[in-house]
Amino acid sequence: MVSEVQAIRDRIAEIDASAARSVFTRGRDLALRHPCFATGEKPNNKGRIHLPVSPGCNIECQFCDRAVNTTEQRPGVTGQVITPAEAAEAVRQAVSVAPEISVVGIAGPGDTLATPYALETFRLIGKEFPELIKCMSTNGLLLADKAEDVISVGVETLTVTVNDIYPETLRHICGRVHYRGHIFSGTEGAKLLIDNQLEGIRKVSDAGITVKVNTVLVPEINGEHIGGIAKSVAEAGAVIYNIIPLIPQHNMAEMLPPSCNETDEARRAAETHIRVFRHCQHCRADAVGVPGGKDYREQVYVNRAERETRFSHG
Ligand code: CLF
Ligand code: SF4
Repeated sequence: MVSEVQAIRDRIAEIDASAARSVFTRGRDLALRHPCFATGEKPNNKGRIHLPVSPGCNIECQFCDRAVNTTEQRPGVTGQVITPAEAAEAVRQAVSVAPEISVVGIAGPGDTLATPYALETFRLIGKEFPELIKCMSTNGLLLADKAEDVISVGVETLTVTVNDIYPETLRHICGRVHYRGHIFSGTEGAKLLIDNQLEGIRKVSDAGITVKVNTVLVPEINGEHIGGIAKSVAEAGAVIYNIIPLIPQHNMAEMLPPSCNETDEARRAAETHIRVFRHCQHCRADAVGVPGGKDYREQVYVNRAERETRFSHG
């Protein structure tokens, strides 16, 4: 028993050392410069601006409720959707009011690869702000198909949300997948999504992009699979893993979110395979500033819509 515990500790130390090397070997010190790749016990107090340029999505997560409002603090919510040109102006404004910003990220409110605007935005701002780390978050359905574009626009850090590695269970989280003009549902759609995610992670991490994986923890569905997910994505090339507790809404409004114990257990299960990120603040798609700190979005997105319009899927 004692030797088993020691073996697990040794394995975690080995993973920590390898993760530390990974975030330090890509030209920039991500552990110190990117708020979502901070590998220590404390956050690193760096900031990000999220540019809400990606309204559409190509899959149907059962918990997803994208919305336009100024009040909710969660992913998938923005005060408005902006154009790539407006995004460039927002970055100029953001770095002047919040110099702690070191990352320009695109995380919705939909999927960043379902429409061309995120890649267009990175192309536009890359020359003007070379010092800002370009960060993108995607469901990964199109990552393998668009890997060359993601690499060529200079994305350095990329998050893929992988909610399961078993199609039989992922089908209860992801209802349908819209891919190359066809709609796939059930196990078939779920398998397509998983295959594309893992292939996409392999492609971009082989090209030097640092990959983080997010998993929305839905205890009744994927609670027992976290270790397996972490192992698979680490083998594909991901170096950091983040567990996001379910926010019960949309078709999952009746489901229970994980307890603190369940979230801790899930993190422990993941930690034997990959470095775990613990400072996630479940950011809005238009957040500006240090995650969890003062938010500058009012100064940056001055023309925010005040309406409470809901997006539809698709
Ligand atoms: Fe944004 Fe995401 Fe990039 Fe960070 S957020 S696109 S990796 S710059 Fe960070 Fe916010 Fe958690 Fe996301 S704290 S929700 S993990
Ligand atoms: Fe919503 Fe899922 Fe699409 Fe994200 S990937 S916008 S959570 S349906």
